[in-house]
Amino acid sequence: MNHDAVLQAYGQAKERYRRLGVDADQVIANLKTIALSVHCWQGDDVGGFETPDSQLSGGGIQVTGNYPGKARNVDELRRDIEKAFSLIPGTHRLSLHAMYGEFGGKQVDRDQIEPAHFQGWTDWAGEHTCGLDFNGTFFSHPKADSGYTLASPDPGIRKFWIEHARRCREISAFMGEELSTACINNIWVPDGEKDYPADRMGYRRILKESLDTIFSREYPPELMKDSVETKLFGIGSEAFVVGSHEFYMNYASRKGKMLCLDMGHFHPTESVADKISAVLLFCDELMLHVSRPMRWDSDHIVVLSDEIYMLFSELVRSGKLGSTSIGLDFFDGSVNRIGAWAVGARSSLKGLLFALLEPADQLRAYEQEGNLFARLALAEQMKTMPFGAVWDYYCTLQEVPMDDQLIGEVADYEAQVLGGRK
Ligand code: RNT
Ligand code: ZN
Repeated sequence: MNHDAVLQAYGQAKERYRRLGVDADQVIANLKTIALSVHCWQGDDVGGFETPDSQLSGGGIQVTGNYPGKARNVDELRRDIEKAFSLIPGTHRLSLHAMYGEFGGKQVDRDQIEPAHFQGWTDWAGEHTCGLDFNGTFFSHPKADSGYTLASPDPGIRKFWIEHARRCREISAFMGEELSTACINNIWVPDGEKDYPADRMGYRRILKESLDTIFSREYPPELMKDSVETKLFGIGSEAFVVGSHEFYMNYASRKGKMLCLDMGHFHPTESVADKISAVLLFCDELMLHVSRPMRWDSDHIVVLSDEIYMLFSELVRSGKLGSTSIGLDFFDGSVNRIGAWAVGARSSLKGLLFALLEPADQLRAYEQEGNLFARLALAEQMKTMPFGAVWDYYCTLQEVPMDDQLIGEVADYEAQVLGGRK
């Protein structure tokens, strides 16, 4: 589609939204200000670069597929991320994991990591005007093999992981200071059991104490903020996960931390969208891991599903967009990984755009009048509005490919860059 056709279609779409009381230009201006926290780990199948052959192990999470071209070192990963960012409209953040530090070929254990190991990433982020977020890596490590890290009854193991978490917060504060934008440090630990534990209370008490120790040092919120990620179950932790939803929801609300809700971490019929208002009446801020669970926490690439519509509609309708950090968390090794990033991030942004284009006041007015049929009909009408014309226009404005150009762009990069990685 040429530029004039995009503009013309947008002009018509804008008029149709205007008739519903929605200002599409304003929506686009708002969308531009929203940064996704794009996860680095889609690029190398959650491997990290601690050793030349680092790969995901344990933790109850899995990547499947061995599509060629995965990033083998920091330089390749950065190049791939830059390519992915060039396919995603807007300005976004990058979410790193501790295992992506630059250790100069040395063996630096997780309790030894320092800001200096992330200077390269921080410089890169500065050059690309990109904020950073951070995650401790509590898996793919011999000291996580028992299934317990921060909740381990073994004091040595626990001390090791507490030290790791402390250092991750220090690194986060360093990044926040260097880049003048608060870095969110997310803690997710895989701790749990395959079968029924005899002492659930004991493990949860230990996790609570470990977290209290980790958080005993305070950092200014302008530099870093803490989030804690809940989970229902993982592979090998089917019967018990120490950091369950109730555990962390209570912890976050009592201690003033951000709660991280991952869309794959609940019973399949539960709606993360529904949890937003419940959580944000008791916590000031929320972190999301936008993902697509399929039958389990499979971390499929995000697509524009009902769950995504509902999630973003709820964020907008509740007025809590500004209090929420929108992180992505999916990893698929079975397709082109840059394409995976692009589709997942673009579909998340489409969800956001769709939500911002909703006549929320009218929907609420119908509800207040008790006209529930009208509320239903208007919500359905929105699904066939010329939303795609607004999206195409936004992509054009942001100088990124429109949907019909994406496949070609990814194929070119595959031929020119990924093909050389054997
Ligand atoms: C695992 C959690 C966690 C991880 C990343 C890699 O179930 O979702 O967020 O996916 O830390
Ligand atoms: Zn997650």
